[in-house]
Amino acid sequence: MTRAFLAMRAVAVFVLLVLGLGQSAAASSLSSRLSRRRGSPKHRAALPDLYEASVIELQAGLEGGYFTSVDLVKAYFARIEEVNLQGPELRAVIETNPSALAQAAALDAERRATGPRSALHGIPVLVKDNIATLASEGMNTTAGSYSLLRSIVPDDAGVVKRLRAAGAIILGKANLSEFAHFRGNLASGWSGRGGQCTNAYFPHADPCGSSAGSGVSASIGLAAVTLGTETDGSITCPADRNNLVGIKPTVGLTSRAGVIPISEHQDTVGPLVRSVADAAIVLSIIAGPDPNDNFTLAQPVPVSNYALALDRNALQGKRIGVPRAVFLNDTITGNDPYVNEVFEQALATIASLGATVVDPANLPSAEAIAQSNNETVVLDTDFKIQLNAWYESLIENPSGVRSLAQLIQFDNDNPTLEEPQGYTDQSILIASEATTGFNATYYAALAADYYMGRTNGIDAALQMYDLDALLLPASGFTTTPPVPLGFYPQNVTIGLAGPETVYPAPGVPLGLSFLGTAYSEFDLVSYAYAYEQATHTRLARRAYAEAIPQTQLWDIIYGGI
Ligand SMILES: *[C@@H]1O[C@H](CO)[C@@H](O)[C@H](O)[C@H]1NC(C)=O
Ligand SMILES: *[C@@H]1O[C@H](CO)[C@@H](O)[C@H](O)[C@H]1NC(C)=O
Ligand SMILES: *[C@@H]1O[C@H](CO)[C@@H](O)[C@H](O)[C@H]1NC(C)=O
Ligand SMILES: *[C@@H]1O[C@H](CO)[C@@H](O)[C@H](O)[C@H]1NC(C)=O
Ligand SMILES: *[C@@H]1O[C@H](CO)[C@@H](O)[C@H](O)[C@H]1NC(C)=O
Ligand SMILES: *[C@@H]1O[C@H](CO)[C@@H](O)[C@H](O)[C@H]1NC(C)=O
Ligand SMILES: CC(=O)N[C@H]1CO[C@H](CO)[C@@H](O)[C@@H]1O
Repeated sequence: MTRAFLAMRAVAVFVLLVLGLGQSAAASSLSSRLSRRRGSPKHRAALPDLYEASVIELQAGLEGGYFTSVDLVKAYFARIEEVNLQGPELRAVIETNPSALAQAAALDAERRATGPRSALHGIPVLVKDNIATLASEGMNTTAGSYSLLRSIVPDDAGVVKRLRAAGAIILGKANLSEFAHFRGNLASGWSGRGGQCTNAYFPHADPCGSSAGSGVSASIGLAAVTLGTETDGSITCPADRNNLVGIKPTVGLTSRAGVIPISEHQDTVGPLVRSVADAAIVLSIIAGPDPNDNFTLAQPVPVSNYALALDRNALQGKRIGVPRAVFLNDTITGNDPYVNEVFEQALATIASLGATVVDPANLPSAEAIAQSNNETVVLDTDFKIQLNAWYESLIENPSGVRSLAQLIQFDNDNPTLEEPQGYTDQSILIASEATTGFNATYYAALAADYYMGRTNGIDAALQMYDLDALLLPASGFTTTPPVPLGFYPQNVTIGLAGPETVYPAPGVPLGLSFLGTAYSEFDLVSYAYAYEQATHTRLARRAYAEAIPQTQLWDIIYGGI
């Protein structure tokens, strides 16, 4: 009964989405069915379970009058409170938006008057704490660092402007590895302000990072959608580790304006969500040119509607390559052997979906990538210049910090806040501070990175083997977009990941990544969708009991919360 209802709803809403959320025949029949059901005894089961709810389901419920965005914001706030501050203290969310309820009420009124602006109208989104939101709204933008507490940023981030224009509600800020893991040799998911974020699949497991809080929040439904950022692994690894779909977009597809930087050559903003369909919806809205980030001006226009890539037959007739050398060598990756075991099963699935698996399809540059330290040269140099510019751009910063050098001093001066036991290291900040700007060594390293990664790397392999995409386990690599692949077995040897965290651990998820050339997101999304629909691995396992928040929309609507 519920199952049939859900299937019908999915069909109806798919039409709704393709038609651009107009009042189609499907939508109005859906809405009368929903209002008839309101208040009936079957109502609770008919409301989407926020642990798994998709953007499409939530949008259908909002359109049908089943619940409002105010209900949704209240429900997510309650869920955050349950697991963040009480219970297992996952520390996934650093702060919530004091203006979110008022914004939700306004967006509910607008929906009643003129209908939804987009598929994200009235949908609550958590963003990583390195993505700027105007302080007047009430939230900080700190990358987890007390050095930025109560700082006043000049503007919303480019992606936040797009989300707001689409009618999305910024629900709060997600915890992260401080400065997107560009501070020192520290455990993933720890920041001075947020403390140690942990995984919801095993007590105290490493959530991976640096978009740790975004990943954990998405994994158990603390928001409908989350955004993360990646420089090297920071979206893909939390997607891998938290049973999620993530997209690491081509650098320059999504704006980095207003994102606390590491390097303009590698930083990128993307979704961490529970399904490929949600990832496609979010990417369609946050992608696009932004005059405040000139890298985005080189992207193909118009922006794709990635929702049109959701084709479950997309892998038929495609050639998918396996870059085995280096990237599947456990001695180099450090991966648990179990990762390769489930990856081999995924190859069989890909073949069964009509693709030709070309194996091996090695990157000519594989060995050079394994040995290269060029990335460090580029990132250390860029970070100092760009972080200094960030501090200088602030309208106010009560900590007084205005440069990387002063940040290092601030951390040393405030050990209780920023250097608690086990989390003292600042070696990356110190190495970056020691750089002296752009010179011949820097430019050579940058050119080597492009050559190894792109020209003689991914692009060379795609051409040599006539491939549509490459495939790898998401563990250990910065590939895109990951989809859920499997889970560590009960008998996996538990390892230490930090002073408070373990990895691997039983039941912790693993992801599968599709990689392609620049701006091939549309095709990659379609392959990931075909694999996801054939396997539905995410649904095979839930978080551990205490890490699953209990509050549902029903409790908000009828429970008087
Ligand atoms: C920032 O965080 C502080 C401390 O939690 C809080 O008092 C303040 O309201 C937050 N927002 C802004 C814009 O400073
Ligand atoms: C962006 O602008 C800067 C100077 O403002 C310039 O140095 C850089 O080459 C530009 N980058 C791109 C990708 O256009
Ligand atoms: C894996 O890497 C190690 C260390 O570089 C190397 O000795 C070994 O031959 C590699 N294994 C394979 C199968 O290539
Ligand atoms: C950068 O890459 C080039 C080309 O592979 C290599 O010769 C050089 O040793 C690398 N430099 C560093 C610092 O790793
Ligand atoms: C460039 O600067 C770095 C420090 O940022 C230094 O290690 C390197 O030797 C310099 N290269 C040249 C060619 O001066
Ligand atoms: C874990 O159990 C599986 C069977 O369920 C077995 O194949 C595997 O060898 C075991 N691994 C370890 C590390 O004991
Ligand atoms: C919204 C929220 O849960 N914020 C918490 C984040 O973590 C700090 C300390 O680690 C708490 O004080 C906040 O209340």
